[in-house]
Amino acid sequence: MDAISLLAKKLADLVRKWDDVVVVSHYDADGITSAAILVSALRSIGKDVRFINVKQLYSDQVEEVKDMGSAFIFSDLGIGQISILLDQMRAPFIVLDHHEIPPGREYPYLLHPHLFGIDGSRELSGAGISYIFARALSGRKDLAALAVVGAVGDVQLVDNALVGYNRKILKDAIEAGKVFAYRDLALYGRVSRPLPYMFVYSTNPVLPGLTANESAVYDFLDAAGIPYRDDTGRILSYVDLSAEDKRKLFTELSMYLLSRGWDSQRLQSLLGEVYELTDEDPHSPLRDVREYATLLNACGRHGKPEVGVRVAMGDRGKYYDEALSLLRHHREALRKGVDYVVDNGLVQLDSIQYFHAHDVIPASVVGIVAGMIYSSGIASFKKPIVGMAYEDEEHVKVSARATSRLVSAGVDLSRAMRAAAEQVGGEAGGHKPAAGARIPRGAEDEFLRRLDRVVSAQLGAT
Ligand SMILES: [Mn+2]
Repeated sequence: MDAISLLAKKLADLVRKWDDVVVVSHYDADGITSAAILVSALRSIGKDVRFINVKQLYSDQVEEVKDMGSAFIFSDLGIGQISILLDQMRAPFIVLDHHEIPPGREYPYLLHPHLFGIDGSRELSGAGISYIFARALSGRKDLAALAVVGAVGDVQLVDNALVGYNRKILKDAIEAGKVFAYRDLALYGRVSRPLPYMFVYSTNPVLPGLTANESAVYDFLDAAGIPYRDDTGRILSYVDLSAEDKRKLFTELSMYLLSRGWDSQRLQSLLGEVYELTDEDPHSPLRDVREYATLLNACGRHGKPEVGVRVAMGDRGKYYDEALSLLRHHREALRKGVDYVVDNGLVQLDSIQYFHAHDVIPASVVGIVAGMIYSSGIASFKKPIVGMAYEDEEHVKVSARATSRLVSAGVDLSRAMRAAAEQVGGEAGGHKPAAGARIPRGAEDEFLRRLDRVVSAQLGAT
């Protein structure tokens, strides 16, 4: 047994003594799968469990949850706010988190990748940590499949594949017969979208000539001789193609994109390890792990994380229907956000580039939009990207992303955002390559100036 599983076992021994448990988790795909894993494991050993997913965990939220039960598990959040928890919680609690540990903070009932030299931003997610705990508690390896969904939802893929401890979890999921993994074209929608629309709606990456150009996509498929309907006229998805047609498609796509300025490295980035869930219907958005994660994110980011938890725990009835409609709403919001940035452009400071979407998009999708703009090639990779939108009457949500190259060059967005937010009376947390903050309205310019200065310093510019 590895060191992290040993600590998980100790925490599991503690939790086994509790009568009822409240799971408090984050509201994104990683937090939703964390909650589903924990609730499932706790129920299978006979515990009385309730769960709640929150957008953030500050004093107000802790006040709201602290009387919900007699013992608590915080998952995919909690370590960044450990001082608040220690001050305000009366009941016993454990923390299963992977976000940056604030300097000088220790807590004995914490399971966290950094305690074991594991990178919590790409090698192990909140759902992964929750799974390690749940496995120690219940022995259930089938829950690894949800941890794979959580890791992908947390954008932990490196060169389009899971790495580090996430691969050990993937192995559990495969051995439990819940997931199979293979290398293929890794465009979004390969399972649930009609083949032509996989190209028309591809924003990660934008495919020059094809994205947003439906007639060009049909011309391309016809010229390449790739079928997109079967003999009965039913429209096909990418996964329906034969191995030979898939190969032919990639060859033709390569030639098409090379002639439009792509290099071979860029082409390789279209390939990746894809993960399918064996229990799901072959054309369900839950079949493909990337699509599953997007569906859960859609639930969380549009105010219904509990719907996502029910779906992740197996509901395929009314909660699943609601999740599908949230997914449509989510895609619409993302499209609006990307259009807004394309129309209005990014503002350049010395070491950051930013956009402020005001109330055009919900604050909860600003980080996803920033990530899409980054990977679409619209933004420069030389600076971190910062997105902003109004969260409520008083606050602005800020979300920042940096490439791994910038992180290697010294950028630490978690620290930079924290430093800049604290100066203007805001709060922040996250990882080196991706961090979020909440600041008072009206403080944006001051915040951006300070953030720009801190990032410049991290890059060693003077
Ligand atoms: Mn997470």
